[in-house]
Amino acid sequence: MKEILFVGRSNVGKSTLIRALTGKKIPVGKHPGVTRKPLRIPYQDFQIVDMPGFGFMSGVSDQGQEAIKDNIVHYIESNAGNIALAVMVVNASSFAQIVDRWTERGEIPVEVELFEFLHELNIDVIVAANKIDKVGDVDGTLDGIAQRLGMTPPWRQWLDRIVPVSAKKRNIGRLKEAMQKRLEQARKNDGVNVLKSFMYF
Ligand SMILES: Nc1nc2c(ncn2[C@@H]2O[C@H](COP(=O)(O)OP(=O)(O)O)[C@@H](O)[C@H]2O)c(=O)[nH]1
Ligand SMILES: [Mg+2]
Repeated sequence: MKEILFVGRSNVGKSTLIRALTGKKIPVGKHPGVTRKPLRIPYQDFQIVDMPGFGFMSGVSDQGQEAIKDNIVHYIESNAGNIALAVMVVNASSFAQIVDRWTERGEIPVEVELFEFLHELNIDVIVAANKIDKVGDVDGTLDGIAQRLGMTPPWRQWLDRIVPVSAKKRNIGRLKEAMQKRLEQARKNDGVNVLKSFMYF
């Protein structure tokens, strides 16, 4: 079954979001980093994969964090052909600040690196700007997220790629719609590939 990868920093609300989407009771962290191994949950004719969160986690060393990131990159590389879609979950209320802090230090933020990496592998990415309930200036915040990921504001130019959500408030309609579009496309592509394999062999 083709996979829908959920990636993001730990504590951004990946597990809460997947729970809201699927109704499945998956562990949600009081403590960041609850999801250590990829967790698989059926979603329509696809499989959602809840990837371990990256970035700072209390009780995890720098090396440990680096190893988690390497594992994620390796997983994506070796499964790219089987990934229909990636949903990159960010915390809308802190994304810009975190990215800017890294950039000021002359480092590439993990999110930005991952976003570009997924594109290089031709994997479709939807950015789920979660915890939007905590944000006052929604448009300004989403413009800031778009811009930092290389999408020229206003964010409304990118309605298919960046969607505001609140997993906690179960406000996830826009994400469902965006996912549906991509999944239909993925099914069509699969159909074409099956047809091609009949034609050539
Ligand atoms: N305010 C708010 N909190 C959220 C939202 N989604 C998740 N959370 C909280 O963020 C924390 C981390 O959530 P979790 O799903 O475990 O994050 P994960 O580490 O990315 O899987 C939990 O305390 C959630 O209740 C949201 O949309 N709004
Ligand atoms: Mg989790």
